[in-house]
Amino acid sequence: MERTLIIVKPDAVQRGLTGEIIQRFEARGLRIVGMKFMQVSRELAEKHYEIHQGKPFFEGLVNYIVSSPVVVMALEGKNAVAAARKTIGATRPNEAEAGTIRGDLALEVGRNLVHGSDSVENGQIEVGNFFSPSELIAWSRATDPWIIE
Ligand code: IDP
Ligand code: MG
Repeated sequence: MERTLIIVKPDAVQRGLTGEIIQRFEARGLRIVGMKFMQVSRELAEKHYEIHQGKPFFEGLVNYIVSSPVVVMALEGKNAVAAARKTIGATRPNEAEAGTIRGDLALEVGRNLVHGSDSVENGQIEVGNFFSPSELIAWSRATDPWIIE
C-alpha cells in the first residue's frame, strides 16, 4: 500500500494548527500508520531536503525545520502521495487553491505549514528516514470498506 510522509512543520505546531492539519488528512480517508512529536536534527533536515542543496533558500529551509518541534505522520492509502499533495496545496501559498491547507491557512512559501512526499518512491524513502519499523503499525479500520471500494 502506498505511503507518504507528512510533516506538520514548526510554524503549524507553534500556531496551534496541528489538530486541524491532522484532521484534514484523517477526513480525507488516509490511514495513519505512524505518528510522533519530535525535534528534527540538522542532520536529518539536511538529508530530507538534500535535493534542494545549493539553492538560495536551502539554509533558511533547514533552519526553519529545526527551529521548533514538528509532528510527523506516515499515511497510507490508495494514491496516498497524490491525495496528500492535493490536500496540502501548491508550494507557494499565494498560488494554493482555497480549500487546501496552504490555501486556507498560509501566506508565504517559507512558512507553508506542511510537507508531503512528492513521489511514491520518495514516500517510501522518507517514511524510512523518519520512522523505525517498530514505529509503523499495520492495522485496518472498521471504516475501511466505507472509504475504499
Ligand atoms: P513542496 O514542499 O511543496 O514539495 P519543494 O519545492 O519541495 O516544495 O520545496 C521544499 C520546501 O522548501 C517548501 O515547502 C518550502 O518550505 C521551501 N521553499 C521552496 N521554495 C522556496 C523559496 O523560494 N523560498 C523559501 N522557501 C522555499
Ligand atoms: Mg518537495
